[in-house]
Amino acid sequence: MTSNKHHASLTRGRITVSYGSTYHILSNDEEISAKLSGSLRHQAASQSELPVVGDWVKFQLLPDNKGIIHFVEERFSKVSRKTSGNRSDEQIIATNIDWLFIVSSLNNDFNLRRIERYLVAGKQSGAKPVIILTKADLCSTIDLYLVPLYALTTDIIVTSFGDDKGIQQIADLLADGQTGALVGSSGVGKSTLINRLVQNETMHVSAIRKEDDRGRHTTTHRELLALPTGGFLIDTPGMREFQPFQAEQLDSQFEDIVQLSFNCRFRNCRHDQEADCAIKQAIESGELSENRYMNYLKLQKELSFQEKRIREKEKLQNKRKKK
Ligand SMILES: Nc1nc2c(ncn2[C@@H]2O[C@H](COP(=O)(O)OP(=O)(O)OP(=O)(O)O)[C@@H](O)[C@H]2O)c(=O)[nH]1
Ligand SMILES: [Mg+2]
Ligand SMILES: [Zn+2]
Repeated sequence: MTSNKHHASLTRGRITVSYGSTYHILSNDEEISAKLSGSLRHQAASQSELPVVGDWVKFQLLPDNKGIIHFVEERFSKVSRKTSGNRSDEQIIATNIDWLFIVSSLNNDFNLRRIERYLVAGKQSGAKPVIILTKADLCSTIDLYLVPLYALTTDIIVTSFGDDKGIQQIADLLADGQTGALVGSSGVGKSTLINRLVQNETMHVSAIRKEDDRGRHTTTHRELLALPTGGFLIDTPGMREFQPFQAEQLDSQFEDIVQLSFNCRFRNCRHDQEADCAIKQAIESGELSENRYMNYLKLQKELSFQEKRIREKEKLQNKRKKK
């Protein structure tokens, strides 16, 4: 790229989260809060040249664990989707992934066609797709799910969280610095798997709806976490197809809330009902205005309402197709 004169003084690290114009970098076990350098921002020919979760970057380290990102290293794999509409732009969901874990639960939300589409996208990513079937403890007819699935792939891991079934198999794939990303619908248990693998209650999880086994969009951000095995795992918000959750756009307008949220107990805190929430504490202490927070919550709810409408529309369309 451009001027290399400061290259030697730059530090290497990996993007763990991106919130609007703020990025978090994991570097030598430290968490750095960073912005893009002006030249990186201006010289990027498209959005896809800017850092995303999973990228290795070179940055200038400033005091107080702050940083300025100067370069994005070449990616060996990337999970992406084409943006809808007539723009041919791609949206990258995560990069430098060895394993794409396509997560589905063994209940009414299971959908073979959806898994098939995920597999196609997975094969294009450069990562190796593996199916994870969760909630085996609630299913007495696992073979009914497995038989048609074997026609698509044999890379399948069956898990259940009570007895840690399948957890070691996943951990083994992520030894030696390998990276995995978990994708799949809301409520299938992606964050639950993360908590088991990081051996900590890092991610907030919530119960699915009884009526249709669907989740509640508990995770709203992609985030990369370091595992005790030396590997990395990326949690993603539930998506029906490869569709990044829109809440990520909200954050550029609320960077103060984003900064505060790094002190919440859960990495994927929505600052709603969760325990030990730094946002709620900041309101109590007067550091954050309650109005601003209410506005944030309102916009967040509107976005999940929009998502819900899109999902219901999809459902209707699918029903029509079947007739
Ligand atoms: N019985 C059973 N429940 C599970 C299992 N794995 C996850 N769950 C439950 O499923 C619900 C949803 O789990 P989450 O981990 O929040 O799901 P998620 O995929 O992260 O959902 P989003 O963040 O909304 O995309 C929680 O109530 C979990 O306790 C499992 O193996 N067995
Ligand atoms: Mg989640
Ligand atoms: Zn919070």
